[in-house]
Amino acid sequence: MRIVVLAGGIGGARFLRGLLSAVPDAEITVIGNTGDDIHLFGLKVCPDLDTVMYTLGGGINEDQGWGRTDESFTVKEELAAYGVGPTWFGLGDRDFATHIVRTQMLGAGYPLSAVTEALCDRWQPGVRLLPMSDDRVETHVAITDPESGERRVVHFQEYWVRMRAAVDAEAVVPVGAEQAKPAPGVLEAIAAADVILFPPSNPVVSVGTILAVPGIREAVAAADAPVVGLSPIVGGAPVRGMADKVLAAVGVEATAAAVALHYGTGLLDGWLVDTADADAVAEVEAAGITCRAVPLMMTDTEATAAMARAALELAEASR
Ligand code: GDP
Ligand code: FO1
Ligand code: CA
Repeated sequence: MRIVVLAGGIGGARFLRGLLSAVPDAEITVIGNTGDDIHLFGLKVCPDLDTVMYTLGGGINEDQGWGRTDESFTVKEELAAYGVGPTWFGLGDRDFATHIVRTQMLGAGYPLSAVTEALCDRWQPGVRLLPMSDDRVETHVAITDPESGERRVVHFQEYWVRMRAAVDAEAVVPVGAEQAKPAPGVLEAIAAADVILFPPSNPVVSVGTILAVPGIREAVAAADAPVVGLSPIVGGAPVRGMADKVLAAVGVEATAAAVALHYGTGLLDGWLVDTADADAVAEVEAAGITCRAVPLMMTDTEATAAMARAALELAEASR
């Protein structure tokens, strides 16, 4: 079975671990979000691609959900000693090696898709990991600066990590998306898929950014494959992180039903909500999206595998 998954970072990666456990023989293509990418110290950092690669490759810092296990921060400390910032983004020594190899290969003319394939040769994630695009797309957030009262735009990572999304996001802009093209293999994978899944990733800055690359939303909408999503919102709040802040920026309530309607019937055939949000089923079904309430907490691989199986069953029922 050919499955395509549009994934961000932590939530997407954890879901993929359960999906691989549920259907170990499936051919899984992950279309990874690159809108979180940031250039630091002359290096290109791809947080969501690395989180998927490290999580499925066994190198992830499990508690954090990002970065490497057994990490040290000597290079980071030395950079700070030179007064070279930023200091708010925790790049570890092992992680630096990934960014050095990636930047070196990009500098030699390899596209991000080829670089990602080369990095995955080491990590063997068990899925084909494609960036959504080889072109540069970086999410920025418009805010009103709490100190100056000035309206300004900050890189998503500064908003998310340094500011902890403490101020409202007035707009979320995937800069460069309009000019970006889907990476090689992306549209073909979507067209050939038996099932397309939206994992419980951030609907705005993860799945939303992938869908903002011209051609990808259209390809998903036109695909023969049923499209099934899993809600990242449980009991009226994100399970972790601040997705509610970016949902508000696009005028979407942080509810399981609102996210389904945000994706819309043009994209979704099926939607899974947590049992805590069983009251959302009727509203989502009324919109023409088949909906079921199942446990959606990814507490361990087995629980996540059960979610993945429920999503695949719903896909079959929606076919
Ligand atoms: P990020 O790029 O690292 O933020 O990760 P993603 O965008 O892939 O996923 C982040 C989303 O995962 C958050 O909005 C969380 O609400 C959601 N999430 C994390 N853990 C769980 C879980 O156990 N169950 C569900 N349903 N959603 C989760
Ligand atoms: N997230 C944080 O909250 N704090 C960090 O210091 C941090 C460093 C970091 C380094 C490399 C990397 O690949 C990811 C990193 N993240 C960090 C996660 C990153 O901000 C993700 O983009 C978020 O999880 C949201 O997508
Ligand atoms: Ca992300």
